[in-house]
Amino acid sequence: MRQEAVRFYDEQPSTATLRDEVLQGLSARPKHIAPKFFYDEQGSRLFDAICEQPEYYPTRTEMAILESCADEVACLTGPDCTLIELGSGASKKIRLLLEALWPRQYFGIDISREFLLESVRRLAHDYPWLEVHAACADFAQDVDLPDCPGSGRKLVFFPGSTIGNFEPRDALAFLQRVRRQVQPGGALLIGVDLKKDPRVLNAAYNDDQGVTAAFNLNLLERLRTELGAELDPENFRHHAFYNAARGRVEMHLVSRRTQEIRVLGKRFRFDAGESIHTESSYKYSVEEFHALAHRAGLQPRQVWLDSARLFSVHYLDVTRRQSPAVA
Ligand code: AVJ
Repeated sequence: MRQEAVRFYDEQPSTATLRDEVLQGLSARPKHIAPKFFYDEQGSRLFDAICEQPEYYPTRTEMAILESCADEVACLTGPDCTLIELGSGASKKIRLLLEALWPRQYFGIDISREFLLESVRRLAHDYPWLEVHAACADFAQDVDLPDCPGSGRKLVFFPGSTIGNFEPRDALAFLQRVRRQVQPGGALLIGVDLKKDPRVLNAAYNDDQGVTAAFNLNLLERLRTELGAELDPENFRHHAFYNAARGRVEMHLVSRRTQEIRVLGKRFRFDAGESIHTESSYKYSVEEFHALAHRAGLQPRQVWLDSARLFSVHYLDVTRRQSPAVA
């Protein structure tokens, strides 16, 4: 294995970040914890298992779309690019792009350290011609994409509809930041889950095998092991539903009874039925996402959908800002 070929940058969020955000979120009304904290090692594994569930359509649908559009993406991007993947996780989709694009460099960025290292090492092994870099970081924060000296244009790949985890205004800020960092000539290839029949959405986040429930409840295990929280996960249940008014799937951990949990010396009281909001997953129509892209200064170049219109993959160009119109 050419392990030494992977250049690794470590900006993993510290336990202090988890501690501060959890204490703050549990003190707030309604109580909440950010979805990025799902992804410890076990959480990343459970997420991979979610992707295999028959009800969870996004992963396989996006994969199929990428299979059919990879060559077109390569044509739009041109040779010798730097391919930057945000939330690379198990890095399966990226293989399709690597084989179509033959980029000069690959940069994987993920919040789950061991998971990221394992997958980029595998990439470095399987694609010996590729220069592989990895950074463990929370890309939702204002982390700069590490500099890629002497590289061609940048293509940022942000798959999985992870953009859906951002509140719309944070999604806008995020796209603006990508636009600044990618620079004119580059582009963003982004997977976005579409609005659809709520029954399909509800099934996708309530799979029969209970994997999504285990993924949600694993957050409580993390609080126990990493923060020494005193709580019984049995006293909470998984709840996920499509909130049509807000255009998002919400996941919650609902308290089964009146109870008190303890985290880092602080007590938090729950009424029966009160929840910790653990995830929002926003869904966008093509038109809504185009509007968001435009507001961020990105130019929609191409969009691909599956035939059932479940999922979308957008190619957004970063162009020079148009000079303001003269009145
Ligand atoms: C990785 C954020 C896109 O919202 O569908 C899957 C995470 N949560 N099942 C999503 C998730 C519950 C997923 N994203």
